[in-house]
Amino acid sequence: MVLLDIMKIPVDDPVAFTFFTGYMAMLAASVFFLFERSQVDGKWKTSLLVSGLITGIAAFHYYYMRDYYMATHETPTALRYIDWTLTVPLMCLEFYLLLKPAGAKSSFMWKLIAASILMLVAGYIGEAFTDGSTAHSVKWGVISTIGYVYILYSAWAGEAHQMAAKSDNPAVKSGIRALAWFVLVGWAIYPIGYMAMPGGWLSGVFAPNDLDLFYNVADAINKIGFGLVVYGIAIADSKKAA
Ligand SMILES: *C/C=C(C)/C=C/C=C(C)/C=C/C1=C(C)CCCC1(C)C
Repeated sequence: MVLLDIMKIPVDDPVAFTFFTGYMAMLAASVFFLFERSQVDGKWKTSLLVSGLITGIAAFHYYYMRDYYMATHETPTALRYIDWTLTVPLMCLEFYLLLKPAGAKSSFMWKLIAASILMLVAGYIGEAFTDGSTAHSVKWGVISTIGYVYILYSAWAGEAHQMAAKSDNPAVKSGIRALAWFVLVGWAIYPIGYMAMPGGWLSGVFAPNDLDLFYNVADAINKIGFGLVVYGIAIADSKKAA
């Protein structure tokens, strides 16, 4: 494999295109969040740091996933799940930081993290240990969805929702509502990608490589978009305080 082969993006390969743009977008977003930390009030600085870490960790993984994909044209399952195992718990931390002034306890964060780990471990087993059968794909997809639904429930009706409802800070209320939408719409793209894998429910509709197309688009929406929402709230709240 010569270098040129892993840098040439064929016109009919949107997966390759999104690996390259995803990498650059994650990197740019990290620089943005980390520099903008100086523009917000002290209480928001940790949130912006965490946003920068999420996109930064993703940028590194995209750097490797991109080359892995270009060299093999296979899905970089392990790298993908290592990235998520670090970044999704950091998103749970983001929920906690937002709700801390409204009385969130660390047990709230650990429950979200536990649910996210269940979601990711089951998803990894579903993908990495696939025998190509629908039974395997569906079984682990369903187990994974239990973790997802827990987080979804917390954001829309459970603990996170209730704490935000009781809060008297409009920034917290709108922040949690925005994050809840990300979990409902943005995160729902991932199971669609998962179902494109061989044996998956949508494997007749999509090609196996489409899995990475869904994951790459979803990552950009959720990691950068989520961070931008937190940033918007931080800026609005900081201006009000000034
Ligand atoms: C930055 C990465 C994020 C926000 C990743 C989120 C991943 C998910 C919400 C994955 C969910 C899955 C299911 C609900 C079922 C099928 C397996 C997964 C892991 C793709």
